[in-house]
Amino acid sequence: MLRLGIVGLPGSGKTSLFRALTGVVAEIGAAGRREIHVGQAKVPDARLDRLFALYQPRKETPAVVEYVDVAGIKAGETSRSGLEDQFLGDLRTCEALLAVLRHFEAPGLPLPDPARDFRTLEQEFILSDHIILEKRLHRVKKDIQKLPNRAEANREIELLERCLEAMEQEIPLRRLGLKPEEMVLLKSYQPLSLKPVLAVLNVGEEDIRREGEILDRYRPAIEGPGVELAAACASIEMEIAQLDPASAREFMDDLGIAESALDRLVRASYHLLGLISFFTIGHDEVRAWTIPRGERARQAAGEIHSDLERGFIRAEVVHFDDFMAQEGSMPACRAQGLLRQEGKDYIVQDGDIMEVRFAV
Ligand SMILES: Nc1nc2c(ncn2[C@@H]2O[C@H](COP(=O)(O)OP(=O)(O)OP(=O)(O)O)[C@@H](O)[C@H]2O)c(=O)[nH]1
Ligand SMILES: [Mg+2]
Repeated sequence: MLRLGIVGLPGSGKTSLFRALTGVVAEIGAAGRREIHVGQAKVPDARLDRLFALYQPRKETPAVVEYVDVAGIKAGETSRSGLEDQFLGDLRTCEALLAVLRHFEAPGLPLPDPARDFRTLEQEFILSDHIILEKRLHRVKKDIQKLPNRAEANREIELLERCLEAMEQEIPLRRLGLKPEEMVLLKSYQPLSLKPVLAVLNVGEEDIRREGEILDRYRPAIEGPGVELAAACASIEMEIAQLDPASAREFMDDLGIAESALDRLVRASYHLLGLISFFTIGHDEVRAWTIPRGERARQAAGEIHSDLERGFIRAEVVHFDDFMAQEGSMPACRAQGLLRQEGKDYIVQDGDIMEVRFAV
């Protein structure tokens, strides 16, 4: 399951957005309280809704995203409390970060400046990663005589030194263009500045209709490799999340909101992380699965169950669009040659409907 950590400066609207996304009621305006909220949201997918309607299965299982809401990060915090800090630890296990940037005026807080706040967050991530990687470098250097694979240790030392040097120039790790094998090595330390970021401008109610313009203004300063920018009004979205679908639609039309933040931010997260969905169908269960784009049939089968990966024989695949074009009839898909037999190396496509044949 995809886990996104919600980060931001104090009072930026993290908990409000968390409530909008998950429907979990957590206290807002609880400034500085060090509690952690965890909640899940279904990944909206119109294709899946059509499959549910068609099959009326006993169980409907959408993909799920988990959001983790932590206390605000203050500038200079990392140097004081170090990284053992519980809430940074909770962020480390997330695949990506959702950075909430305040774009509304609030009493007692400086005038909004999302680009400045984003830099502050990056600095804290870099500082905390620096401490971790520096410790690791010391350890490897100290133990190198005892390590069985000296060449590997030297490669790690070289990588760590390169990372530390970049971070000393305030460059986040995700901007280093690391090779896949280097990413694997670093991932075990879960550096925050390596994680992809969905930055969300939290705009005031009065700015909802100007979101496009505001986004364009901040894109150059914030977007880059592994960082995408979106906008939402957290306080309004929180209200939308509490309405039934029809009232929500009406309310959103009044305000000029085309799609709820829930839908937009989940889609943006999938895009940022290069994730796609495939489906399994049947009268027992219709279900969506999340995999990285480019994953092969055999690994994708492993998402369903390890037996399916181990004993993979072949996959029977039809794309959702083809399936619907045949009015949801599998025999028609078969007759038209749209239901294909694919081997273990087939690259699963977004919207594939798949049935795995296996033997263990
Ligand atoms: N005008 C406006 N106010 C907002 C918006 N989002 C949040 N607020 C207000 O900002 C204050 C802080 O909101 P929270 O959601 O608690 O912010 P937070 O980032 O979780 O705060 P900490 O957890 O204390 O760091 C509350 O008074 C909210 O009502 C928004 O989109 N517009
Ligand atoms: Mg909060």
